[in-house]
Amino acid sequence: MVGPYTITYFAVRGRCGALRIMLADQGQEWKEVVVDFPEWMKGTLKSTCVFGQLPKFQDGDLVLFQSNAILRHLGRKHDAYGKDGDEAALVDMMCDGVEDFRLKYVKMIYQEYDTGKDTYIKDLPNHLDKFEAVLAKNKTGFLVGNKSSFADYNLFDLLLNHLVLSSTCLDSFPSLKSFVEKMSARPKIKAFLDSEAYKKLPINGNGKQ
Ligand code: GTS
Repeated sequence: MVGPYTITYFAVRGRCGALRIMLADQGQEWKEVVVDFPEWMKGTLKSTCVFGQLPKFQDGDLVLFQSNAILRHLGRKHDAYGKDGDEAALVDMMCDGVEDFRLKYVKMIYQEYDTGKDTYIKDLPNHLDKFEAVLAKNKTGFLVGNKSSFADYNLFDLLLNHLVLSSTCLDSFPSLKSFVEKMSARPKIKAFLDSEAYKKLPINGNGKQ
């Protein structure tokens, strides 16, 4: 049965990759409303979006924009936001760290792919080592505490994108490598990553990856 959730977004993984993986792992179903760009350019839907952008996420009557706010909402609802207030604060911190990293990736993909890709890949260890250190210190296989949080799904999605960009980028980061392996092997995540619904979507809207 399809749950109360609806995702309205372009036909890409983009900023919905993490939340789709999270919903899949939490055993939730959701409806997709796919918006094509010519339709979007007409402006009717855009004018109804709080910040003039997608994704839009509906949970029954609740309508949300901003992908990280959506992740937080799902974290609260599905017990993936740390075990107490302190852990929740750490999960927020890690998610904000992932967002900083994602913004650099998105800038390279959309604005500097041809001129900046090689430099970006060379500089990648300086971003990856921060997450490596947190995982190595926590030792549970998760960023915070001993179960998955929305920050883990967010990091996992972004690491999958980076493995497409540079298949060897995690080779000197054992904790990150094992994190990706373990997340990929979770049965519901594996089934989702193997699905046509996931595989058919490009990572980014401009076809670069
Ligand atoms: N901070 C927002 C979020 O996290 O949801 C950014 C959303 C965003 O940048 N949306 C883009 C958009 O709607 C699409 S994508 O970058 O997520 O693929 N672009 C169309 C427009 O008219 O701005």
